[in-house]
Amino acid sequence: MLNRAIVEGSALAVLALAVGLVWVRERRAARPESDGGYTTREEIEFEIGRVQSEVYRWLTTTDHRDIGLLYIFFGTAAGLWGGVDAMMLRTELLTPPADIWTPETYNALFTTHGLTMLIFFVLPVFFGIGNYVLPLLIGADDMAFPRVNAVGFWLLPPALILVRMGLLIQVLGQVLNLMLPAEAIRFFLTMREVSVGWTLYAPLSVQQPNPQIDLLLLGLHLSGIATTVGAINFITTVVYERGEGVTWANLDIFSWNMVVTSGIALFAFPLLGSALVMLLLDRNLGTAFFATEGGGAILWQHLFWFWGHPEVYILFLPATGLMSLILPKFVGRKLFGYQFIVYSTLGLGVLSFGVWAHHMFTTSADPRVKLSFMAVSIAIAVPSAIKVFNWITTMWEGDIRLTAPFILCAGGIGTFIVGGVTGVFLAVIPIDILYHGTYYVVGHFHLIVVGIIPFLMIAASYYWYPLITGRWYDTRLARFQSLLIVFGSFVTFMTLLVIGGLGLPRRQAIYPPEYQFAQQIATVGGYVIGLSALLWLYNMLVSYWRGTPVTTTDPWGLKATNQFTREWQWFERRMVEKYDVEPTEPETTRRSYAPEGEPTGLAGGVGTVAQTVSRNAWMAAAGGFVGTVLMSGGLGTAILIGVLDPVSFGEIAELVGLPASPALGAVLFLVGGTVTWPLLFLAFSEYLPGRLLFETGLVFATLISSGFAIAFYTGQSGLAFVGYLTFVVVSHWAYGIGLTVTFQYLKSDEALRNRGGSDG
Ligand code: HEM
Ligand SMILES: [Cu+2]
Repeated sequence: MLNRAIVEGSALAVLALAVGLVWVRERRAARPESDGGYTTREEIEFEIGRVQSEVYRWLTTTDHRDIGLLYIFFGTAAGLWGGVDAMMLRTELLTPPADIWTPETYNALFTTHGLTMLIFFVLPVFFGIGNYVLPLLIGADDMAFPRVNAVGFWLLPPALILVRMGLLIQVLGQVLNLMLPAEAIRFFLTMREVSVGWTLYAPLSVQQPNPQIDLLLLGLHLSGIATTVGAINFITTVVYERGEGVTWANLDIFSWNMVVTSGIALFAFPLLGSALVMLLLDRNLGTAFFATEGGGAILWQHLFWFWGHPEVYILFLPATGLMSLILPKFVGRKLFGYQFIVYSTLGLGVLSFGVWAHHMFTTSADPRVKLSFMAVSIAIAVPSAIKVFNWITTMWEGDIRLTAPFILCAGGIGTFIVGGVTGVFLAVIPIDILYHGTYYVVGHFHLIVVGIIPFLMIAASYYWYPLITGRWYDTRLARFQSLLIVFGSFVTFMTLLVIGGLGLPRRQAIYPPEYQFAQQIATVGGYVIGLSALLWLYNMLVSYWRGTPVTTTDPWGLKATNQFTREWQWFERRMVEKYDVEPTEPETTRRSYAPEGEPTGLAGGVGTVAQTVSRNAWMAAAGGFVGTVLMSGGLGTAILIGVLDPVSFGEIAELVGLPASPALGAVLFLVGGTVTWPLLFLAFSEYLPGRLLFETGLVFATLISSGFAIAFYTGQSGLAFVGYLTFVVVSHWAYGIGLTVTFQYLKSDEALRNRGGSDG
């Protein structure tokens, strides 16, 4: 059994050291100075003086861009800390018994992981992005209250330290223990990380003696104040500081999201504060808010989730704002349905306060009350779906540029679809009663909190990297990193959905051996996510010193599609003033909504028959593979919830004269999906209805889905039949989209190489 405090402390120290070393090394290398001379005393004094003034500047700044960066640095550091917790959790789950950490340590890990990620990672990073770009986007000079802004930020570090004091004190205690007797440092040895779960459910959180719980409650309270203060600042800024010509009707979509998010925070966080104070009083002064003879444990759950569900939208809405802002830039089309996206955001803001009891379906609340919460919870899927459809429509016929931000946007839409759909199932009481407390829930919400949220943060970091640093990040590494994190997330959290569907309970260090293989897959996927996070960090650090300097005022070529938005106009002004560069003019401009395209052969041009055949063959294989992978997600879920019978795969095998084994059938199905159908699609794509690949792909997928529906029908009726058909069609659409996006990419790649161009 390993010592958690020492392992985690060392992991964090190594991480911090590595970041420091990379920074110092790159910084040195970036300076063209090496005349072999000695460093003089004056030089050293100058250096020290510079460090001093830099430290002073960062501690006292009230500039929105500086504070934005502080928030982002802080959030990233907290995210890495919570990430280390996650890696430790997944490591424990490599084997069925609790042989790496004790079950107690495991409980502490998932508690601190959840709290750190939800409170100290996501919110600060989004507030940071908001601080940096929101004033630029709305043409304001700064936030409405610059000093309050600084105070809001500086409340966070002490809050984090209070919340995670357990680990710090434990590490300190173990170090002191080497020198002092245990008696003298009892305090250090009794404090440990909180292990009651991030929901802090009473009565456990009232009864556990660990004094760290009290510090944690104080820390959370402090972070709540910080959030409320920040939220007020965002709202005031957007209401009163908008520049000339910025109206509510043309306010950019990210600022809209930040306003709604702040509005939610303004109502939710004071409530959390009250609940935390009540819990503190129960623990320390003998009040009985959450005792059975008082409000009861259910009261805590009501209060907690009345904050907790809006909180998930506080985390999620800024990510959708970034999606709506960034996606159009990389498909060369204006955001489709701006108004609908604004309304859906407002709708989510309001509805998010009306669904909290869907977290309490397994408590003894009145069934009629639960039923109304079920209805609202299903209804809340509508505004979320509106966003998804508008994003997909924005991509439709778009001129896709396969850059890292685009990959992350597309991946985010994918994870959100699966995460959202599985959420709708959880909103249905009988299904929730089955899956509540299983890994299914973990899979559901991680597809959203890991899927769309960090994806879009990373996308934003790439998208605005030239604006913030004046340099390019390593685009190849970034593309690889993006693919890696999308891939890792799907592997990890789809696996959790499956093992949850099979009934494995979550929050347990020990599990039955038959789940070991699946748990190992999930753990490897988790490590892939961790690795890609490190690659991102490396790219950010190194490119700051060594990235290619930006020489144009329009690094993303946004003028060509009329998407040169305000923050880039600000960037252009700065480039012109500071570096005297000429404003960039695009060679060609085109309307954001491209006119109808001519149908052309897939790779354009003509070649020898052999060339065409081989090119088509490998294109088909690549497209088919991507499509089939996407599709298996939908079919897997269908099997999981019982609307698709896996036995029917056996019949496919029988059909071609093989034994009726579902596994054989599945293999045949995969081969067909990868080889046959894409080739057919390539052959017929010019004759299928639809102007461009996306549309033709969907038509094709819909056509073949009818064949699938007939071949795999196993007597479902009623609701199961509707579910079966829906899943078949939706999975085929996923297939069609995977197919056509891959084709489009290969096509543009080829076109690019023919022109001898390279990608920016
Ligand atoms: C918008 C982004 C979303 C986030 C960040 C999110 C996050 C979460 C989290 C953290 C939990 C776990 C609660 C626990 O610890 O037990 C959860 C559970 C749940 N989510 Fe979501 N969720 C999101 C979207 C949705 C949607 C769209 C729905 C349904 C329409 C939904 C329905 C549920 C339900 C019913 C549960 C309770 C499951 C249970 O307690 O067994 N969620 N979600
Ligand atoms: Cu909820």
